[in-house]
Amino acid sequence: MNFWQPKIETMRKSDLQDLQLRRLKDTVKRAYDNVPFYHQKMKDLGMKPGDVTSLGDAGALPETKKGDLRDNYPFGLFAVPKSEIVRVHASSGTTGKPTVVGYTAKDLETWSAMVARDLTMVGCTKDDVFQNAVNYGFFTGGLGIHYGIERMGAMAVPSGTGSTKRQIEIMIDFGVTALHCTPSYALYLAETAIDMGVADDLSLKIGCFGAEPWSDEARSELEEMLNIKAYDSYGLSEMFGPGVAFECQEQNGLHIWEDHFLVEIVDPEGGLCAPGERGELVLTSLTKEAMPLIRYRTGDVTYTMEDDCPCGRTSVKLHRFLGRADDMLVVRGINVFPSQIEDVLLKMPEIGDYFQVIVDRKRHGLDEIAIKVEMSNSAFTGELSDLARLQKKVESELKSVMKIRSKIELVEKGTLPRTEGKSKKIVDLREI
Ligand code: DLL
Repeated sequence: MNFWQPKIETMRKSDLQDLQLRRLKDTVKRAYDNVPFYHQKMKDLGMKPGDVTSLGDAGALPETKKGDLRDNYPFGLFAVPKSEIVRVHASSGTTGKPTVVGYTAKDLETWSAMVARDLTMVGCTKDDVFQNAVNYGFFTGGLGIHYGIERMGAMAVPSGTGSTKRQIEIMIDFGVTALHCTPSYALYLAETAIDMGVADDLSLKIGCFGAEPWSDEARSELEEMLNIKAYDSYGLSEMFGPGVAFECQEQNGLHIWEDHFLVEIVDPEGGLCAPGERGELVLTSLTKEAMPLIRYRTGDVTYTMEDDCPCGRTSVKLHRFLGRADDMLVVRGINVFPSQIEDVLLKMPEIGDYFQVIVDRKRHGLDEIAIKVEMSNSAFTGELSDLARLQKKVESELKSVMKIRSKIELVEKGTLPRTEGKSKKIVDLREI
């Protein structure tokens, strides 16, 4: 099977919309007939599946929130008998029960074909040796990407996480040409390869990174350190997992697969955002059998880009994610995204790649931001006056972007924790 699928990927908008409407009707009916949660929600709204006659009607359908998955833990949102489920994944939140997702055999096929399509889009072929350096387990990034690699026909190297030096040796010994992991782990791998003095022995060409927000600056660093082209990969367990939206070789926005998902971007009041207007991504699955989700509030902030993509694909593109709506820090009434901080810091040559933001509520109830920042090796002269100057410089650059003052603490390279999965850049000590 060929995973460059021009018939779908370059489909005329009107044909795509016909396909979406057919699939939306199916999905709504499946949910109404088989999932008591949706049956009740639609009943409360006075809706029947037959009321959906155009894509515009989707806006009247009930929303689904992460809490609804928790409330129906573990299998309450499945639309098929348990005997039809061939796999589950789960993601653990910070509180309470994990959220569980299930797949039928057909779901797994749909998902691996979607990932194969993504990998083909960024130029992978069956000749690639593809290392998947993420956690294999409940996290969808492991098995999800793994089966996509195999489906496309490349050689999967399921290294998982951990033993970072060993991972680098494997990359060299096996002639690994493509890598998938989180951007934070990619940075750690790159740093380790450089420290081992073997960065030039790598044969990497392509990096696919996702599962957490990362900035354009981080991309440039990774491309330079690993001598690759680095692509952004977006997904969430509730919508299969990785592969939902992926950059093409233009590296300018992520194509979201509209044959599988209906896309809305909404403002905090739930109103639809115009193209280019920032809001929360809301997705309706169109092909999921085991667990169809209607108008799922992803919590992720982005906007749609309407320009035609030179690659020829017609599916709408999402701007790289600015963070999660609930990751956004509101400090003294000002909205701050960790990605903004990352953008500023990584542009400064004196600063290394790691930082940690600590928000605390001090006397008189005022919030304060302190940022621990690792210096690059070259910036560490040992002169106290140099350090003070650098500290002031970082503070003033951040203030000009964030509009609020932060307290910078410069620390030596290697001080802050490295991570193999999703990094935790924010520590919020406020009791709100
Ligand atoms: O992180 C699936 C995945 C695995 C995506 C590997 C890409 C690569 P969850 O653990 O359910 O699934 O977490 C989903 O991670 O709602 C976003 O907040 C965040 N996220 C995922 N990809 C990106 C990205 C996987 N490229 C949550 N940029 C999502 C920013 C991302 N945030």
